[in-house]
Amino acid sequence: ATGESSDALSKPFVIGSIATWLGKKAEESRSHEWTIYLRAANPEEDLSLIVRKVVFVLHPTLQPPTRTIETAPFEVTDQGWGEFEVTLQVYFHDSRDKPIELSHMLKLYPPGEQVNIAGKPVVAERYDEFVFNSPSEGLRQRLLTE
Ligand code: SLL
Repeated sequence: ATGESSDALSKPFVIGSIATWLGKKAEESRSHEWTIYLRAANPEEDLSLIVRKVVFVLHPTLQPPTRTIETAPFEVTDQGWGEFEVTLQVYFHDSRDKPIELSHMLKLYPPGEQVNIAGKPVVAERYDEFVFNSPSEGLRQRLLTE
């Protein structure tokens, strides 16, 4: 009757970035193109069933420094020259679930190098999961439709 269930729900996700060197002809301040993303760990799942929006807070040298993404895929692509820490504020459909903050270090260079000699895309990602200890019936239903 309360609309609650005692079974916790978890949703594994991946937060990460992929960066590509744009080559010698690129402007110095825009030497790399990168994408920062939040997605379900299972590529067949749609994170937007539980995530309402993601606010990406970038380095203040990016214009605009804050990007709000309200539909999947929850990602931001831009160009720049430097690595920095990104904050992602994740908002859920269920208003009882407080927004959470994730952070991600944007990597442009292979580990231990100051330049990307190989020119291969540089990927930095980690797995984690959202856990809802008392998921609402609405959330439960949305996840059941998968
Ligand atoms: C630092 N890690 O601590 C550096 C900041 C900021 C990079 C790097 C912006 C692009 C542009 C950009 O790449 N910023 O300037 O057009 O100082």
